[in-house]
Amino acid sequence: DGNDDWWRTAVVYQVYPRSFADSDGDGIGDLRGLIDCLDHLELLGVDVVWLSPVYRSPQDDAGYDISDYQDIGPTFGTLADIDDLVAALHARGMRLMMDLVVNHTSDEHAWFEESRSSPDNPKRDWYWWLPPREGMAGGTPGAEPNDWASVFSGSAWEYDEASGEYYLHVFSRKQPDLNWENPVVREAIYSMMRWWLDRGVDGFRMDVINLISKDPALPDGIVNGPRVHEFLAEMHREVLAGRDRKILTVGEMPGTTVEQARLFTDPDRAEVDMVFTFEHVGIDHAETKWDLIPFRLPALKAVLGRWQAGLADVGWNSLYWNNHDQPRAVSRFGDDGPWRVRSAKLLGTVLHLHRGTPYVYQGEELGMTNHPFGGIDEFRDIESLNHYAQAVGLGADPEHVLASLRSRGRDNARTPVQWDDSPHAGFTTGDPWLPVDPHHPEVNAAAAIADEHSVFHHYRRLIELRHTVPVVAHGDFTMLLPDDEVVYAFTRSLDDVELLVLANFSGEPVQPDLDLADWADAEVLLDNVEPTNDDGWSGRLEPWQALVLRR
Ligand code: TEU
Repeated sequence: DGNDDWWRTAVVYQVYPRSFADSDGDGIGDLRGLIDCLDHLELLGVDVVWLSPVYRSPQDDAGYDISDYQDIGPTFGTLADIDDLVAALHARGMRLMMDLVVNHTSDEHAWFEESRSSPDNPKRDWYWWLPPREGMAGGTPGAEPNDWASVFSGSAWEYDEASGEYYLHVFSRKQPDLNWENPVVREAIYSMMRWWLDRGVDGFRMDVINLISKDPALPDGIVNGPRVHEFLAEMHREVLAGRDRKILTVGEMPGTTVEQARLFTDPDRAEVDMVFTFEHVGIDHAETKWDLIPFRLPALKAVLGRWQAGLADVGWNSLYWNNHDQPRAVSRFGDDGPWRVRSAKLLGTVLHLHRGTPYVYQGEELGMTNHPFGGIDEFRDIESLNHYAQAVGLGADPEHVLASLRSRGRDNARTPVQWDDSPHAGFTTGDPWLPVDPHHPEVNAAAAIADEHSVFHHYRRLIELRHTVPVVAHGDFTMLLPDDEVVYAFTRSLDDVELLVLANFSGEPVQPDLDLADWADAEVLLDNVEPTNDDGWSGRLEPWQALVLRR
């Protein structure tokens, strides 16, 4: 339809299918389970579902290692199920965004099996194959073509005995990087994308899409390579443009700066609609995600404020606290103890009142928390398991490493969604692939929907505000109190409407250091603390209180 700007007031909900809802009792979430839970998403009010990978995959990296882009993994269902999901979402006025993982395939993809079969196979240069370093015997330590490390520990190069060459894998050794320099590779990917659009899919979340361009000389630094803008513009021309409907795209871009994001998301450049930055989820660790440093509010405000200012006149922000790679926000930035509900609502208010497209990760709307993992045997994620093996192998104290995994490990986001207080929280009738969180008797969808003061209904109100109050989606953003250690404050303005958002990131009451005389008669548009009288806001913020004033 002609309304191509529907997405600027949209909210996206990320489903990590393995952990969302299991319909056949195998302990793993699946497509039929998702279809059975669409009422939950419709009640919440979200517009788009981003579905993490359900393609055929050996599941080495939980589905981000794809062996067939045009078939569904049997544990998730079939192509008929995807068609049913598309139809069911469209019938509800919602849309489906698929996860596009094309920086790499699985090593079990037919393309790679052909490519590795021999050095003169026509698909050899569909991947990055290189000989051992000059004068070194292949397979011996230090003979790798360069000293790049894999994100999942160890070298980014895997030796192939048969051909005496190495192949590049920025992630696991079962995730060989595709060679985007090869136009035949690009066309194969564009053809697959068109095939999904022809099936009715409405968008793509593009996995590490800013790593696809690698300078053939392979100098250090693969983020935002020399041809990344050229490739995204080509993809837009070849696949996304000229459709009968708007195709929504978000590029996941580790290491991208707001200056780069202005180029990636400038509508006139027709590359992607928005990007996922990693800057704000990097403020509480040192050089690696495992080196924990305390979260400080001024650092968060500096990053989010810079991205709001940087994309104010051109481009567009995505807004997220959570996804399947990040620990649960209420445990990380809020208080998952006595103030769990109120701080979860506060985080929702702060994020959803920024300018950009908010993403709700499954369970975030329930105030789900990190999981109390015990020993290394309780973890499933390759990133955590490989890091533990490497760190302990190098002499690190296992308890110290486990403390990092418990705080930052991706498994925290991957425990099953908690639907009710029955065994396994209604996620499965079988044994869940990852334990259900022990808080589920009180933290679950059934309880949340029945309680008008729940995190769920607060998120439902936030989404409703974005759909009905123009200043929320379109208003100018101004950060206030940048150096304040506990109060997050900003305004939004559009025409003659102004909002003031105030949030107390602490367990103590606080008087915001602001002259609020002009807001004395303002309407309280949204609050996460029940008013004790009808005199309007007192001017003091209670512990973890977040409120939105309108004038
Ligand atoms: O993540 C990209 C990425 O860089 C993350 O691995 C991130 O750096 C790390 O998880 C921080 O904890 C995407 C997917 O979201 C992730 O699930 C995949 O593992 C990865 O790409 C490879 O496909």
